[in-house]
Amino acid sequence: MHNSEKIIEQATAVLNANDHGYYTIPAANLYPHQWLWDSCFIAIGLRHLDIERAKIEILSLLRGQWKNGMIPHMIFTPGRAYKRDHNIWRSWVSPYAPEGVFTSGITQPPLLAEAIVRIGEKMTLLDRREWYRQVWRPLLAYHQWLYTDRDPHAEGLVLQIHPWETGLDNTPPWMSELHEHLLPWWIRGMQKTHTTGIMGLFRRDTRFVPANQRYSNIDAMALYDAQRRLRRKVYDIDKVLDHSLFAIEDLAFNSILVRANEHLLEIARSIRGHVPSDLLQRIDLTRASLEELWDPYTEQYYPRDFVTHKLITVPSIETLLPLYAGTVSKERAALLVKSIENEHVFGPGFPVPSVPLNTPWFNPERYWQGPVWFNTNWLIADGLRRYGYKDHAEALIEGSLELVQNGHFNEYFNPISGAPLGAANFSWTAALTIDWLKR
Ligand code: 2M8
Repeated sequence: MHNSEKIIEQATAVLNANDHGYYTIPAANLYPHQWLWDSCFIAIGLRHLDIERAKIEILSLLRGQWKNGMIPHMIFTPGRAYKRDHNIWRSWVSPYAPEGVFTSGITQPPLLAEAIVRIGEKMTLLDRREWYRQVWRPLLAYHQWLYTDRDPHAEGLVLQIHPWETGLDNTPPWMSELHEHLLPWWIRGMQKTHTTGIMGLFRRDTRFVPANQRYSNIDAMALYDAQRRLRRKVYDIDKVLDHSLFAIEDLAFNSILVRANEHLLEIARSIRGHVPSDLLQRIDLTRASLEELWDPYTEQYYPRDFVTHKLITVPSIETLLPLYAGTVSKERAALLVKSIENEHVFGPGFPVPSVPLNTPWFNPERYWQGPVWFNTNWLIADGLRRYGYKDHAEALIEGSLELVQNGHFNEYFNPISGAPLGAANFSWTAALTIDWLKR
C-alpha cells in the first residue's frame, strides 16, 4: 500500500474513534465535547471521506447557536458524567442560550464560513446552492452578532473577551496581558507564596497529558478565574465591558474574520442572499482596520487592547495569520514570509512553531507557547499559496506530513525534534492530514 494511503487510513480511524454520531470530539478523555473551530477543521477533512457526514458536523454546531446569533465555542456532551463541565459554564444563566443543549458562553475563531465553502467545493452546483441555502440564515446571524456584540464602536475590528475565544489559549500576547492586568489578589498571593501547586490537585487535563505540555498552574487559575467573571456577568457584553474585563482585538481572530467575510459574500452571491448594507460596510471596514494592527517599528502585526488601542507587541503565531486573511499588501506579506524562512524565528526543523524561537516565551513543549499545530499550519499554507508562495506552502505541508509519518496524530509537536505532544489521536491533526493528502 502506498504510504499516503496508509496514513489516510490511520487518520480516518482516528476520526471514526472520536465520532459521536453527529459531531466529532477533538480527543478522548481530555476533550469529550464539541468545539467550534475543531468541528470546522474536522469537516474540512471529512468532506473527502463522506460529504453528508461533513455537513452533519457543521449542522450539529448550529444546534448550539444562541438566540442573539453567537455560535458558542463549546457544545457539551450531555449526561450526568459531564455535569461538572456544564456547571462551569451554566449557559442557562443567559436569556440567549439555546434550550435543550448546554454550551459555553463565548465563541471561537469564525471558521464556519470556510468549512461551509470547503464542503461546497466538493458538490455539484445544484447541491452546493442547496447546502448554502440550508446554512445561510444561521451563518449570516453569526456574522451579524460578531459585529453588533463585539464591535460596539463600529471600528471594524471585533473584540474577544477570553483567551479561549482565540483558540490559542495560553498564547503569549494574551497571557502577558492577563498577568499584567487581570490576576486577582488571591492568585498573586499564591504565586508569591509558591502555593500554586495546589491547583494541580484539581486539574483534569494534567491527568491525561504531562503537566509541562499544558498551561502552568497559575495560567490555569487565571483562565478559570477570567471565565468565572464572565459567567457572573451572564456573558452580557455590555456588563463585561462596563467592568473593563479583558477585551482584546485579537489579530488571529480578526484575520480569520476577514477571510470568513469573503466566504460569506461568495455564498450570498451564489444564492442571491441578502447581506444588509450595514454589514457590508462593516466588512469593508474590517479589511481596512486590520492594517491598524501593523507596527512599523518591528514590521509585524499584533493584537490590540480594545480600550487603550495599544498594540500588544508580543510575537506569536498570530503574527503570521494576516497571510490567511489575504488582504495585506504583497510587501507586508513578503516580510512575514521572511520570518518563516528564518530558522531562528518561525522556521526551525518542523515549521511553524506557535511562538518564534527568538523570543523569551518560546518553549518547544508547552501547548500554544512553541509547539507546531496542524490547524495554524493549514491556515498559513493556504495564505502562502494565495500570495503565490507555492513552494513555501508545499514545504510547510510536507514538513507537517512528516510529523505524522509514524501514525501518531497528536495534538501538537515539538518544532525542533518533531516529537508528538499533547493528546494522542487528535481529530483536527487527522482531518487536516487527510485534506492535505487529498489535495
Ligand atoms: C484548547 O482549548 C480548550 C478550551 O477551549 C482547552 O484548553 O481545554 C485549544 O487548543 C483550542 O484551540 C481547541 O479548540 C480546544 C479543543 O481542541 O482545546
